[in-house]
Amino acid sequence: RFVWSATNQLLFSCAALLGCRTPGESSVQASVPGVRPAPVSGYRVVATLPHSVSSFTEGFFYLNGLFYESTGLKGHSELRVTFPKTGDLKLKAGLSPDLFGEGIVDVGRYIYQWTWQAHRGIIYSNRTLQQVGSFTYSGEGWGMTRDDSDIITSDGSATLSFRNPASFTVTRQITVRDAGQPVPMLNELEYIKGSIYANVWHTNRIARISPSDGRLLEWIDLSGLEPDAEERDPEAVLNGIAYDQKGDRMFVTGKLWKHIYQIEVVPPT
Ligand code: DDQ
Ligand code: CA
Repeated sequence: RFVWSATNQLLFSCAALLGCRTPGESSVQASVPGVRPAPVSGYRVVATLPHSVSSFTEGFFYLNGLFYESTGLKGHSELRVTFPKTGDLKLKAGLSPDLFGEGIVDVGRYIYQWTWQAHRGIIYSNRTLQQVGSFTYSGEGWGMTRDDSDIITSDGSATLSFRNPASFTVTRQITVRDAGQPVPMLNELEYIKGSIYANVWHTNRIARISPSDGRLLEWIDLSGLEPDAEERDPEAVLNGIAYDQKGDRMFVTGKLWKHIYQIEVVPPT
């Protein structure tokens, strides 16, 4: 009787400690949500499309057969609409030279574009790219995307903010964590089929994130995709994810890259 209760207690306190293993259970740790690092997937290139080498990509999405792209660097920042197959420009709007373009999102008939450190955003008609308004916000502007109800933004930290599309006010925030550790430097974003995809600045990886709690669900390692980019310029990093919902196609590119790639994610075997 003493032996039974001692064993029982041992098992109990052991299960409370994360590293504990009990016979018949290969890993107690595996059953604790969020403690194991997310699996790392690879990729397959489905198609290679042209990209303007002078575009310092900071925002990127696909809408009704066109790519929308926001580019950064003061004096070079633009909002560009291009044809995917040829890369030809359909429309563009230039930003004032004191602004550094960052994330973009489509909201009804409008495009919102925000900027890195000026706390200033611009509202365009998405048909003409005429400026129809502006807005302000606090903090830095990095990536932007949206789900069915909210705009989702990054600011260079591990925190993602959900914002009301009409007022741009923050209604909810999540901290992105892999195995419990915050993942900072979240940059360009895309909401795809219930997950938030995020570039991590100066890495070859895209994080797939749970919108409910910020948990890292999967890493996608895109090493080797545009091999000469960072030899040409150390800031020519992977940044830009777009999704064609109707065609279920995922596109990625980078700052000053020569190509946009349609990719398929290949899970680990
Ligand atoms: N951000 O995308 C991470 C928010 C900003 C990127 C800033 C890149 C700096 C480039 C500096 C070049 C100076 C000529
Ligand atoms: Ca995007």
